[in-house]
Amino acid sequence: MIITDQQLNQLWTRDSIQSLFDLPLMDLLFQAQTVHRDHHDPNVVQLSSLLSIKTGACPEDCKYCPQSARYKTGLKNERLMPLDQIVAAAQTAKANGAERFCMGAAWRTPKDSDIQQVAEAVQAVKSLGLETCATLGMLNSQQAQQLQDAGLEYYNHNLDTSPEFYGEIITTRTYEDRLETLDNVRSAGMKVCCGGIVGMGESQHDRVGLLETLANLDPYPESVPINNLVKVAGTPLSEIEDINPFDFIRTVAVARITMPKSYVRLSAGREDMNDQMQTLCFLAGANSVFYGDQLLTCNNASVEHDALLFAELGINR
Ligand code: SAM
Ligand code: DTB
Ligand code: SF4
Repeated sequence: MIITDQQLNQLWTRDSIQSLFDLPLMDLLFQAQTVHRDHHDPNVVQLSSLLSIKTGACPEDCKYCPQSARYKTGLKNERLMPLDQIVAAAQTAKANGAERFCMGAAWRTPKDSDIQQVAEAVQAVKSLGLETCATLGMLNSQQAQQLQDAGLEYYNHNLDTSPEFYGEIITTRTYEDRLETLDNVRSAGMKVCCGGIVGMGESQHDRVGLLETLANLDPYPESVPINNLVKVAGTPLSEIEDINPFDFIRTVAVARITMPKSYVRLSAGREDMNDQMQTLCFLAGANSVFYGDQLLTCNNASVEHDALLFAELGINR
């Protein structure tokens, strides 16, 4: 197998990405696994735990999200969580084996007083020996700098889909807004966690468009979460047709090939995937998962089930 320079550090075009999607599945998986082995230990999966530190009542209209104030999902809204509760959740995550702890808030953009409180939480979580990540909505450059100064290592801010499809999913902000926050995060010196959601009714062309944008960020994100839509009753996408599982696996494989050094995270939606499906995603180059019984507001694959699956596969022995 020859991995061309184009595949290692180049400008990815839509055509070159589309041609990866068009490969026979075995060729695509082999290429993805080859790239994976060149850059990572194939039997190691990074574990990242999530905590919703501020839940629901979000002013944005993201059609997939149970936390938008516009949809009746029966979710209980919660104010910013007190520091001691955040620390307790982080301690549990650490005791379960998590390496990274990501704090998520249902904000369009945080207030400066919110940043102060999150900064304290970052310091406390970091002192437990966990890597810190936060996802708080749009940040200006000053807010990004304050978080970086507090020791925040990663910021999650997803592009979610292609630029063309974005307006079908969210109307309260633009793709440009997202790119601007990503730029502020980078300029402040933090690492970027940025990926998307598949299964929202997008075409393969949109998945190509998402990966093209991600792979051409300079540098490309250190972490790339690939979420399978969790269909929550009450959200506009609750009845959308399931994505073909092989299309999901292909998306993971192409993310791996186009962003060789990244942690590609098999993210939301694992609860509904069987073990064989998850295994194919690991073969396709996924080497990180959200770990813990809960995502932000939805259930995740359980810690207990993950322990059994990883033992079966010889992962993280
Ligand atoms: N409010 C902030 C924002 O949107 O950037 C941070 C929290 S938001 C819940 C983080 C990410 O969760 C979204 O960008 C989206 O990719 C993902 N997400 C939300 N609801 C989801 C769902 N139902 N299924 C899969 N992923 C989802
Ligand atoms: C990401 O890409 N997925 C996570 C995290 N980043 C913040 C969130 C998934 C949310 C799934 C729906 C929920 O639990 O509310
Ligand atoms: Fe708000 Fe984030 Fe949910 Fe969009 S994805 S509604 S911004 S919490």
